[in-house]
Amino acid sequence: MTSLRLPLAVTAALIAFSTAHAAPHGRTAFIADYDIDKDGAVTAAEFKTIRDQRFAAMDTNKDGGVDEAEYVGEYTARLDAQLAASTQPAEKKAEERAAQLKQAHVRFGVLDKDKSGKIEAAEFAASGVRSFAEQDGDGDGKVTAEEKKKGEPAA
Ligand SMILES: [Ca+2]
Ligand SMILES: [Ca+2]
Ligand SMILES: [Ca+2]
Repeated sequence: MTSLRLPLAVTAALIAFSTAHAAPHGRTAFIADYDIDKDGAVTAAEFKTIRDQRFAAMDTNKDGGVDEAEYVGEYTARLDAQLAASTQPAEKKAEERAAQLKQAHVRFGVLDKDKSGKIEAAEFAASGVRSFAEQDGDGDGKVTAEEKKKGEPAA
């Protein structure tokens, strides 16, 4: 008897694979992360709400700043969850993990503008304002999927 199980499993795996690879990047991911009311547009207020929550979550010792261990620790948890869901071979994952963690340390150094050893709320907010402005190509205070980013050809 021919079983339908294998083809179904293969199909499911292929769907999972293509979904993982279609994982939104850039603006699509931005909207998925910050569009609280799911109306397809991220307002500056929505963006700030999520960012503030993230900052509070990262500041595990609640001293008002995010130090390198807190920053990289929060990132590592998210990265490990992503890698656990990934279908890449183990050695590829290890490579990717090392590279991404290195990047996280670099990002911390950039975010800690005054080199105080902590990302203070003001530093985090300033970086948020920059990211939002980058996404809000037409500068109307909302980020939508149709946004034309500066210098980006219309999709
Ligand atoms: Ca802290
Ligand atoms: Ca700082
Ligand atoms: Ca806009």
